Parts: sequence; structure tokens; C-alpha cells
Amino acid sequence: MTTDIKAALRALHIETPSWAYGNSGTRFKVFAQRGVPRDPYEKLADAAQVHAHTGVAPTVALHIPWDKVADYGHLAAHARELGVGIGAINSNVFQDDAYMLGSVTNPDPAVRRKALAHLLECVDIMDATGSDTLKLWFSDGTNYPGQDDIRARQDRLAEALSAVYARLGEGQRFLLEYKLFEPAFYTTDVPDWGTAYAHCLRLGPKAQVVVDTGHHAPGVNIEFIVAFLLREGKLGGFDFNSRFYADDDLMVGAADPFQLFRIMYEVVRGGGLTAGVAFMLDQCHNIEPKIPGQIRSVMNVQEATAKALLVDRDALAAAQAGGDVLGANAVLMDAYNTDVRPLLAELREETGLAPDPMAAYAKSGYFEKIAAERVGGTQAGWGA
Ligand code: LRH
Ligand code: MN
Repeated sequence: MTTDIKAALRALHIETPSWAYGNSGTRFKVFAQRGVPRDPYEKLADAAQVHAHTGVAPTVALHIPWDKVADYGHLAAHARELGVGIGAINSNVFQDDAYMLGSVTNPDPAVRRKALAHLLECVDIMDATGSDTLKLWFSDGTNYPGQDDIRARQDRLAEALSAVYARLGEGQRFLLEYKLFEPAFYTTDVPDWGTAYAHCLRLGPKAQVVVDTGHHAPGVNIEFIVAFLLREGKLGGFDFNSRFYADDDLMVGAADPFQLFRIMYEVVRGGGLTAGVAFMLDQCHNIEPKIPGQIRSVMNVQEATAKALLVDRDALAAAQAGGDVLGANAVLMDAYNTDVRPLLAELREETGLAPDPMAAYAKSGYFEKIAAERVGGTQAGWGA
């Protein structure tokens, strides 16, 4: 049992986002921090620290144009030298003035062409970096009833998605991300899992859905969505984070560790650990130190996954079959209430890592080094 669990935990790869290493914030303030990277190369170096201390964060998601460089092949080679790889390529059709009334759904065909050109450029960057995943999030929506035709916008969206789908090469896929609201406050053109699923189903196997844990209405049962999409073979990935209110982008598992456990249990139960699901973090460390924030987040996903793997599936199935409501719930709660930190510390030592990645990073002196080196230049940030 423990050997299988350890093997599954060793195989768990969590992708960190390049933008989590840069400055981020809210519309009220973006706080600058010492030692923040000034370019994608320095972001990769910081991401490599997370992998060096956790052993399970071998890839880094890029966001274009935040991570725009002259030579993406050279950037990918630099990543390899650091011991990491380039993960999902994230498009950005939400920050250009042209997209005020939408990007691929904009009433103006010229704006739609501009947006599509960016999405196709992101596939070129996948080719150049060896990435097999394009992540598509559209801020597109409206703020007032009547502002635009809801159905016509879906037609425009479908047209753009179909053009991107046709451009995908062998072994490549795109993940369509949904979000309930923000920045649009009346309609959002991809507001929920059903809309994303329907578009992906119509397109084919290279189109899957990404579940960002901060993109649901309060009270939505996210693990149900996970179980359903996995069953359909349409769960392409997660954007992990946590929230108390809306899209807070806090550390995954920080606001609701029990929800993360329930989600990872449905992943384990649905075979999602070996189904090519991308476990990505999508977070902003507005006030906390960035690299330790990522290390803690990776550890939170590991702990939730270890607890999910500890569920006594036979006892659970027997209790469920017997209609033993409290018995079945107790089986799950026993796993959730198990302290898995000793198991994970042991696993890290067996793989030559320090048992406590947070303490190991703090002792490494890396932060002091980058804080001293990274003086001058422009710190990376969302630039919202
Ligand atoms: C949108 C989102 C999307 C990214 C952005 C950084 O809220 O979750 O995944 O492009 O955050
Ligand atoms: Mn996201």
C-alpha cells in the first residue's frame, strides 16, 4: 500500500506559473518585493528552486506576452540547463486596448483577427519550446444587458476555437478555461464548465477543459465537475489556487484544504493521476514571499493527494453499497484526518531531498543571493 502511494506521489508533477514569481496584486495596489525576477530567465531560475526542493515541480507555465523573448528555443534550452521544462503556454487576449469589447467574440472582425493571430502565435511558441499544451482563457463578456448578442458571441468564439484546433500539431492540445465573472460583470462568454465542455466536445479530443478552483460561484461542488469531466475524458487540467470570496488566487489548499482533498480524491478515484491531467498552480503572492509561497503550495497539493491515496477504497465501496451513510463518510474522513507529513518527509529523504522543503529553501541562502543581485532593471509583474 505505502509503496504504491509513494510511487503515485513521486509521479505527481505540479506545474508552477511564471507569473507567480513576479509582482502581483489587485486593482488597488501591486506591491513590489525584493529579489523579484526582471525577465523570464530569472523566473525560470526561481521555478527551478521550487523543483530543487520539492522534486515534483519540473515544468513552468509561460504567459505571453509577459514571458515574451527574442528566442523561445533558447529560453527552453535555458530551462533544461536549470533542470525544468516549459509547460503550458498561456495566451493573453485580455490586456490590449483593442479587446475592450472582447477579443475573439468582439463585434469587430478586425479585432477578432488580431486575437486569433495571437492565439496562433502561441501555438508557434509551443512548437519552439516543445510545449504540448495551450491554455486559453478569455476575459470576453459584457457588462450590460443588450450590450451585445449572446448567441452571436458564441458563434464567434466557436469559429476562433475551431481555427486554433485546426492549427494544433501532433501531440498538442488546448485547454479551455472558464470563469464565472470578472472582468466582465453581466455575461462572460465562457462562464462555466458546461459551456467549456460543450465547445470542447464539438471540436474533438485535442480540446479539453481546465478547472481553475477560483472560477466558480460560491458553494459550487467543484469535485463533482472534476468527476464528471474525468469520466468524459475532458479534464485537461487544473489551475490550482484557493479563495475565501471570488478569484482571490491565494495559495492552493490555504483557504479550504478539505475541498482540495475532496477534489484530489475524485482525481484519484477517476484515474486522473495517470490520465495526462495537468496539475498547474495559478496564483498571485501579493503580500507573501513568492518562492516559499510556491513551495508551500506544491506541498499542499502533495498532502491532499497523499490523503486521497490513503482512502480505503474497499471499505468505502462496501459502506456505499450497504447504504451506510455515516460509515462511508467516516472512511473518507479517516483519510483526511491522517497526518501525511511524516510519509512525505520520508519520501523526500528517500529521493535525496531534505524532509522539509520550506526549511531547506530558507537555509539555502538563495533569497539573499537574488535580493543582492537583482537590483535595477524593471521587476516583472502583471502590468495590468
Ligand atoms: C484568469 C486566470 C487565467 C490566467 C490568469 C493569470 O483569472 O485564471 O488562467 O491567464 O488568471
Ligand atoms: Mn487560471
